[in-house]
Amino acid sequence: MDMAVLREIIEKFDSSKKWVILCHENPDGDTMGCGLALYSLGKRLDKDVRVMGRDPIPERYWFLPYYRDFECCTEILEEDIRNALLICVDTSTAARSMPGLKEVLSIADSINIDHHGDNHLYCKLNLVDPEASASAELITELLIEGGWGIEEREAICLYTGLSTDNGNFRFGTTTARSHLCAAKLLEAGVKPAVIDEYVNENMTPSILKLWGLAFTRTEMFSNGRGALFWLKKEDFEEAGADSSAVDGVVNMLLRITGVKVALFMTGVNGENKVSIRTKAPFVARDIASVFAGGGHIQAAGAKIEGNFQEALESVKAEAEKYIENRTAALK
Ligand SMILES: [Mn+2]
Repeated sequence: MDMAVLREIIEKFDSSKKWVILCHENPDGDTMGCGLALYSLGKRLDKDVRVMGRDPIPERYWFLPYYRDFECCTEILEEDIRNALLICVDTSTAARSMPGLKEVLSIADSINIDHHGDNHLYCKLNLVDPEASASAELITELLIEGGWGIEEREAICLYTGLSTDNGNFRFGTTTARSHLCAAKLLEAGVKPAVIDEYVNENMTPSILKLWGLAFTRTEMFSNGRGALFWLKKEDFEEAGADSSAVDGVVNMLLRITGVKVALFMTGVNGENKVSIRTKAPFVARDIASVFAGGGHIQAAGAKIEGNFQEALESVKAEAEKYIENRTAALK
């Protein structure tokens, strides 16, 4: 953590009267938790504050304090950011944020708070710490360092971000720092079981069956070191669910003994998306980057143009190639 940048951010937070907080596309628990926690801080510091993103908040996060104030907008305009401090949370590139952001970045004062190692450092101030297991970890430290403390509603948001990005504290990214951060949030009033119930125990029978459908399509490759499954548009339609209903399902493939690389392809809204998860020393981001995607070392994703079946075949082929080359390099 760059303490000099952290202190500059604290000064900017204090001196700016107007904040515009931006969450990333297809929002997850971390970007929502960070966005709404900062929104709450802005409210209690009496700022003129807004929190925005291009996609709606998935239903499972509708328990988060202030979620109704989240503005789902197709574009960010010059008038939105005039005299404002722009704060991007958990977003590695301007392209993953709001459409129009690239155009307004040059005229706005901007802050980027993130933990993706492949962050493009597109803001004026960039607090990017890949050692942090969640951006929520950075926001927690920021609230403490700024002397603002953590109110219960902020702790609920931040714990949601922290626990979802850490897979309930069982991923390789989880550190002593993640647990120290969790301890601070529990001290501020968070009840982990309550949050877990909202986030993970809210399935409908049809969503459970959708997970099951993906499981039945499990296909192994690369001599058992790779595994994949997929869900098409029709599968989501039949289940009456959107892609947020299958967040985290890709991790189930890593539960198969011997699997190092897991792929999950979905076709929704005319877009093929692949989620990639790996076990060290295999790097998910290296496969995602072939398709102009990105993310974390062990969790990454990409969008792939064209026909679903062809996209699936090309991702699988790249993964096979990657596993072979990486295995050879390790010998
Ligand atoms: Mn994150």
